[in-house]
Amino acid sequence: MNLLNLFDQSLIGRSGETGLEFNGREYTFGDIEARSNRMASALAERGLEKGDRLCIYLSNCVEFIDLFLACIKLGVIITPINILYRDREITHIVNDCEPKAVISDSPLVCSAPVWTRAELAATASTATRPDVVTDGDTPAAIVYTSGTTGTSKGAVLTQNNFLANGINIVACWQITAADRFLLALPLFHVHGLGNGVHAWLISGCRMRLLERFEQSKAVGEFLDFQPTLFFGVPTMYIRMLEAPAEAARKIGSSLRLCVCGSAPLPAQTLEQFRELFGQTILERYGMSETLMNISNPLIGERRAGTVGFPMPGTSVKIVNAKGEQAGVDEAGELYVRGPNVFPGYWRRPEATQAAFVDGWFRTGDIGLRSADGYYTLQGRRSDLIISGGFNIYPREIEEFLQEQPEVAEAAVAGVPDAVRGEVPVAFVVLRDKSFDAAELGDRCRGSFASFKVPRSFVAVEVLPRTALGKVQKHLLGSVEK
Ligand code: MLC
Repeated sequence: MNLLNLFDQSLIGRSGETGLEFNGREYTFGDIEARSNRMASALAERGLEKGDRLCIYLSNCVEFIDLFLACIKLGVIITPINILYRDREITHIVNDCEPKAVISDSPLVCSAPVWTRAELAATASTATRPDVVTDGDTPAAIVYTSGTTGTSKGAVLTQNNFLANGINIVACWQITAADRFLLALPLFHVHGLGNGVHAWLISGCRMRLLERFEQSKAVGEFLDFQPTLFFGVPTMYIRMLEAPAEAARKIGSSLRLCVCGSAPLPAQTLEQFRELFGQTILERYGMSETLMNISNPLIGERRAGTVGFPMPGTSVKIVNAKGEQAGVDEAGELYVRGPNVFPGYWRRPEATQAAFVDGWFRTGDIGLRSADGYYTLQGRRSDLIISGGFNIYPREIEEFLQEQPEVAEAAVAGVPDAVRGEVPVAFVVLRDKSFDAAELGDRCRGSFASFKVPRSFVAVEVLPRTALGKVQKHLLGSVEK
């Protein structure tokens, strides 16, 4: 069975039922099927074929879903680009995956043709489903994840990766057609696309999709839609804690499951959310290269501070500093293996080889396993920063800062932030005394997504380094100005 066969349980099997709400409009699963067929025909008429890449640079909208399904139907590899990315970041992705086109509402300077949503809708001539054969090994998506080297790499995800992940989620969290699912996560990341959209299409539930999570509107959306199900990142749950008590009680009474991932959920947030909403958030762990790896159980103890047990079919082992399998409560790097794990990075055999050891994928995350089988994440092998659930690789910002005339050396580190988890701060060694932090910030803003822009720039005499010259990031906060 391929992905579409599974989605057909909803697209065809529940064609008369309302499947989607967006911006006050309702769509049946039959509408979604017809729209995505028209989108597939528009893409095919423009020459897209199985194996071609199509970049999507859009915020959440119905056409994003049409495009995703159209690509699945054509065997075209969907390559989402974070809508917050700027020219420098977009150029890298487009040059690397060489798409037939980029779908964007705003003009872009890049090496591929740019098509707007409206342009595509106008050219669609037929609502017949295309006749293309795909199977579980057909690449479905390329998702860009920045590596420790600073260059973003495309993780290729197959239909089987999404299938295994989606079936697991629906089974483990008992998602059914009776659920009402509120999705505010961006569709350009795997949390929203791989978990959210797949859970929706496989279960056939009703989903209200939001363009984005906006704190000022979130409580109103919950009260109006009365979801049973919500997936979010910790920042969203922290923002929800500001809901008035009466509204929170009401929201909590319709909810049956709140899932959290993409960044560590503070145990205190879990407690405060439980007090206010009467719901125990279920924390789980996934990443772009593997989709979901580990989850707390639906039934049984959702243990604060842990991510629970490996997903069905997924094996996890912890490798200690000696390279041996760690014992109970002993920290080490998490390695994973299973049908959810990607086959490799797009056109990067060396990076792919480096990412796997004897068939196990090295996650780069450090954790341990308790005697009763719960996994706890403790940190990362790399100096990745996670802000609001978005990943930031310091190296990418450091390289840019070092290109700036006034900067001799730069190091970027994450500092704790109550709402976003972490925010980036830049430590710079200057070439001369003159330094305009605001102006440097503006230059960063012109090149990077807003969440990557350092919140402050600290001028330092030297960067603390090891004898081998590696910057000791943990010492940065204590460097003398
Ligand atoms: C933010 N902005 C967006 C946006 N999110 N624009 C379009 N779509 C989105 N999804 C813009 C805002 O318009 C604003 O622009 C700027 O970004 C800052 O917004 P903000 O409202 O101040 O942000 P904040 O309130 O901090 O909310 C942040 C957030 C967001 C939590 C809503 O960070 C978010 O959606 N995070 C989810 C990240 C995610 O999905 N990660 C999954 C990775 S996959 P302006 O112009 O007004 O400044 C993964 C694997 C796994 O990790 O399995 O988990």
